[in-house]
Amino acid sequence: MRLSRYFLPVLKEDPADAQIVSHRYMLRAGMIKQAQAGIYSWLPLGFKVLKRIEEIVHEEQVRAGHIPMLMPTLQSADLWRESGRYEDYGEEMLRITDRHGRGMLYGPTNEELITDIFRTHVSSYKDLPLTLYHIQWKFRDERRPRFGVMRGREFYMKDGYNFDIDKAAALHAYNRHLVSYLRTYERMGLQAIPMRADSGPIGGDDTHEFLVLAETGESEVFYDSAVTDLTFGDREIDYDSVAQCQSILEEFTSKYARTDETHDEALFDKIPEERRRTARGIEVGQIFYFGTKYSDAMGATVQGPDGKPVPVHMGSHGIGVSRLAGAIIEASHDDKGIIWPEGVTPFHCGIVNLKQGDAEADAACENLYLQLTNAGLEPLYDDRDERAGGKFATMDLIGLPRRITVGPRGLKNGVVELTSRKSGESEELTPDAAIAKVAAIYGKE
Ligand code: 5CA
Repeated sequence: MRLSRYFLPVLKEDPADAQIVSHRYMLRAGMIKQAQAGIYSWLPLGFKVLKRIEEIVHEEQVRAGHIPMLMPTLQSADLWRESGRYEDYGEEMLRITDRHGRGMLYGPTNEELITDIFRTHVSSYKDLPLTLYHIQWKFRDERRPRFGVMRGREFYMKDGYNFDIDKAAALHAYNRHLVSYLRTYERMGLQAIPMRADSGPIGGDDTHEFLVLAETGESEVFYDSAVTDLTFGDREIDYDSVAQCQSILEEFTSKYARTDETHDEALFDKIPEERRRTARGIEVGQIFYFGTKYSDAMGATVQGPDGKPVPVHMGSHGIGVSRLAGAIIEASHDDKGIIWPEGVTPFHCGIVNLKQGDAEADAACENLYLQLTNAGLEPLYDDRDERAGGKFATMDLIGLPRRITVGPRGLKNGVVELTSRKSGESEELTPDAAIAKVAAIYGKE
């Protein structure tokens, strides 16, 4: 993309109403624009990041054997009356009436709708296990929408639902989700710690929230510092292996880590004092096992091996896709702007032309742009007729992991400059070597 032809409405000044750094940088980098309280338009740069996050979520869900689909945002009130949640959900639910006077709602989650699909089409235990998921906009009329996309009213969420013959099978699905989430967050450059939590209006006893530690997080958390030493890495996982998923769950959840909702002082005090931590965290996902709560209420049964109908055991599993854009920035920034992890960066690298209009510099930039594109990468080329300082400030603000700087002086010696956004370190390389280096970072050699 050439910046002169892109739409990147960066702001010079800090927006007055943004209290936390991710909100401030998302507005300043022209990623989002508020449409109403808690409702945002995703401008081109923000939209790219949202899609990168979504792509990773899809890849890891499919890898775990879960099946993508798409359900609508608007749901029928009658369906929610069946589960009893239409009344229970309270003021967070946006209720709408259509021209025929029929009750509808903008879905805050999809347990009812998916259970309805399941009971219509699945009737035998032979069709289990089954996990369906979608990534779709949700609406919760939060009392205090704030911090930009972190606590929105409209937000983008991955929600998955498992259907299993009994509790043991459903707990394997729970563990499988936990494992796939660990991988998902690490690919986004995040450490998200599973913590025992409270199930709220979704229901059930087994639930973990995934928290990214950050001072600006809305949840108070208590943990054994040893949990922060755990990393998932690039282990090979057989998602059908009950033992393997169970052992990873145990590895990641046996140390004390809880949100304030389930915090237990007596247990916490048993951790050696130097490892006790109280901090704040951003909840980027939550998994639930709630047994037959919805299948009982909505008559979702399958014929078991003995021919008798049995209610299916279910769980639901969510990832806050739009919230993640903010959470990643909270975890990765400096005073100049965002520092995107490679996995979610909107463009793979920037190209800054220090002397636009200089025949040699222009030609070198065009060549870099073409070759990077041919290597399967997406560069953002700042080809505007602007002073260098302004170009650097924009690149630092939007946070691409690498920047290639091209100027007449370097070109005289046959070199360009490759700079890491994170370390700030630069090296002089031939244009070909710079291309090879950036390509190698993204596995595009
Ligand atoms: N049905 C279950 C699992 S699919 C469910 O709705 N879970 S949830 O309520 O925990 O939401 C899943 C994730 O969505 C949360 O972990 C959080 O990351 C994100 N989320 C929830 N509310 C908001 C909000 N108001 N703004 C942005 N993200 C949100």
